[in-house]
Amino acid sequence: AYEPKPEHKFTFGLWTVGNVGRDPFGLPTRPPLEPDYIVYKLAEIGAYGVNLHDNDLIPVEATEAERERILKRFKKALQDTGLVVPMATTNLFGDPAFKDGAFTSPDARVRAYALQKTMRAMDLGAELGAKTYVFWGGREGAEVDAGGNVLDALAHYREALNFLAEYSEDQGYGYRFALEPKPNEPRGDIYLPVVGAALGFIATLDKPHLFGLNPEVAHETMAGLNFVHAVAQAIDAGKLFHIDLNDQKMGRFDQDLRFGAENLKTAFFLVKLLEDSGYDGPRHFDAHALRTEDEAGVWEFAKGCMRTYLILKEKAERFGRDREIQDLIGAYKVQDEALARLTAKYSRENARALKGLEFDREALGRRGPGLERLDQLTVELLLGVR
Ligand code: 3MF
Ligand code: MG
Ligand code: MG
Ligand code: MG
Repeated sequence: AYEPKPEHKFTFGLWTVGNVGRDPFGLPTRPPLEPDYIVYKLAEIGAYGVNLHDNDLIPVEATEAERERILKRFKKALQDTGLVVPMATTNLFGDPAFKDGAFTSPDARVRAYALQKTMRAMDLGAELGAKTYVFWGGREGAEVDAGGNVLDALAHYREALNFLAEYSEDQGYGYRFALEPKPNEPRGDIYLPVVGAALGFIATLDKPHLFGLNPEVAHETMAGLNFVHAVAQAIDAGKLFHIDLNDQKMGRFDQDLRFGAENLKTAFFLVKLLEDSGYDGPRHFDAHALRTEDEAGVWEFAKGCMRTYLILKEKAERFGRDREIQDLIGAYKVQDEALARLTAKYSRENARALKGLEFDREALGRRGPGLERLDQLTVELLLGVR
């Protein structure tokens, strides 16, 4: 039971299980792992795919011959294992050239270089079969606003995304683009900091249907927001193109903890939402093993992410079958067909009828909806005593 299989569509980034444990105050604690070795290991533990930034695979200074050699080995590992590359992205944050932004840099040369680098990374992703292309604007932001850059930055951002969408269509790549919002880190403030902000921005693009979201548990949680609500809004807008699963203590530095390691209830309602809504994209883990761990700890971390997801999926099914819980939910959602007919759609007649109705306000205010009982049963179900 709870054994991950490719059909579950679990994916990891090369940069996640490959994380060497460097942090702003300390050196790496683990040696790097080769990309093809990661592919074989991920296949062994039941993953479906692997995702990458251009430079996770091809070093930025690689020659054409080196690129070919690395790609050949990587493709062989994919072929041997059946692992797929559903998502690709660009590293537009590591190089000091991007220290003040990539697409939103005030320097036209940096913006042009960022476009060039992204087109090449899109070529790479397409060659590996990726259909989703992620934009995490790690350096698209500011520490100080003295440059007066925000409106310019948003205009540059739009220009770049429009350009790259055209490039994708022109090449026949068929990418869907997923914006990944984050409130801060590494920048003091990152533009389009949360899911809602990205959704609003997408509506201003030339081809909004090509753009959606890649929300991340840790990112909304850092901002003190409810991640399940953010994902629900993305689903409601038809914009959940991809998802980054991990965990995070609220209000802290970016932690990328093992999925479900911190906020189990949130993880439960998230899994339930993804499963109930019919989301069929990858369940991608953008997290890494604790800096304390050696390689054995890395694979424990990876297995733990998937196992917790599958356990919570089973809990969600159990929640759906639990008579008492379902009865409580049924009672919580008061139905009234006659009223629903009046409120479902505006008409003059409906408005007139509605304005003439009398409501027992006091009774409405007195009613206890039963949420304490419902939530306690949820907790007991999660704790394994139901
Ligand atoms: C940082 C992130 C990123 C993005 C990645 C694209 C390095 O907090 O979450 O990971 O996920 O760049 O998916
Ligand atoms: Mg992150
Ligand atoms: Mg991170
Ligand atoms: Mg992420």
